Amino acid sequence: MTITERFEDAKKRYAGMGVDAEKAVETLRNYSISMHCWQGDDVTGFDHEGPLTGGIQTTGNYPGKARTPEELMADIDKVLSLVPGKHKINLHANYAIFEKGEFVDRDALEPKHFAKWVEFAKERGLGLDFNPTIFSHDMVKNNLSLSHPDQEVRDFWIRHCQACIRISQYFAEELGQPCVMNIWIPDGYKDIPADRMAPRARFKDSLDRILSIPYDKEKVLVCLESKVFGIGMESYTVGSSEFTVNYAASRGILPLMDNGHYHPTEVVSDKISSMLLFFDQIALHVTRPVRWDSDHVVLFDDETREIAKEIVRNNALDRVKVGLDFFDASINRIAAWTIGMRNFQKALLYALLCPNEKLANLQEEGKLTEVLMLQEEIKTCPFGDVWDYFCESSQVPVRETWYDEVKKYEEEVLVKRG
Ligand code: RNT
Ligand code: ZN
Repeated sequence: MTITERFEDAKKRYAGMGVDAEKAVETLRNYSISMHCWQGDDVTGFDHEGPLTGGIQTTGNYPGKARTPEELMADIDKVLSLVPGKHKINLHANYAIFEKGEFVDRDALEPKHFAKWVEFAKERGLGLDFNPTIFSHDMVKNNLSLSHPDQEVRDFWIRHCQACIRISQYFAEELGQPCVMNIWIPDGYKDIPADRMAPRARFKDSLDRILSIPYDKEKVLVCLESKVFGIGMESYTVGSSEFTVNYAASRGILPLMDNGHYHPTEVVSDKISSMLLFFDQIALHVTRPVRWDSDHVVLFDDETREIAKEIVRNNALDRVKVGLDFFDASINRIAAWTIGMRNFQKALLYALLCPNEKLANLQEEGKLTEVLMLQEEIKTCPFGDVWDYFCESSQVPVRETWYDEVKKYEEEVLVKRG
């Protein structure tokens, strides 16, 4: 049987459950994920030589890491050729591209330092998202930035974030679609702090000052990401969940939840509905924490599917801005990216193929045995046939054949990098 014939068969099976598989595929085709640029070079960027700091870490030294903008762009192209659909690229400020010999510090960045990225995005019909880079820099002092007691330190990072808002608006205007700009700070303490309030009060004030510059709120969607701990900041983070959610709610910006940033038995899937009742839009970093905030490659696992279900069945595909956030340096980076992207799409497709209305009705009627039964039966529906059809009809490799492309690219390109 051809892939199309299998799809036709699968369609009937799903139709029997009241699910329109054709519609699911079309919905997925038009959905774009924000693909993080930093999987390609272990979060290094192009504006500094030093190590990755800020309590985050990449482990592994698999060959082939991108060293230049050209290499990173080529790698992104390779990934996009293996992933169905049109997406956005999520850039960090440390991926600024300077002229030969030029150096501009983070507080003085301008749109022109990202012109090459805009050109890259335009040529491919992609959108761009953005992030201030408040780590891997010597103005993060004693693990503190926007909450630092020293005004000079705070001012530097305030200027940086304001520059990033201007760059984000430039992205939005050039590309004709909103730019999601996410602020995350590493600030925190290794051991029990003597004063939890003062750093948070300063962070709040810094954020207010950042947002006081004029910008178009339709074009730049400013987000604030929370965190529960970082390496070396195990006891306290300034930008905790309560801080960021309350700040975002009171200032009309978006809260961003990264599913590696909660206590081990807490799940982001359970938080989405509550957030959607109080925010027009929210943002996610989809990642995979293994025992800690390890940022492993996203899998097609229970929690990823559950996150996707919450987005789909609450009709929130437009309201939840999804970006991926993982960085594995121990395996082929092109494969890591591709696996994560394809897996989140699979999770969405899985959610789109669930008889969501029927399940919700059963729950309302109190028929909970039937809910459990049906949720389990769905797991063996011919999901793979629909996924294969989606890939084939999107002109990307079907099933594991994409890996042949990665192997070829590794042999021809990646191993030749120093
Ligand atoms: C760190 C946050 C943050 C970063 C990226 C690189 O814990 O998750 O989102 O991973 O900005
Ligand atoms: Zn994150």
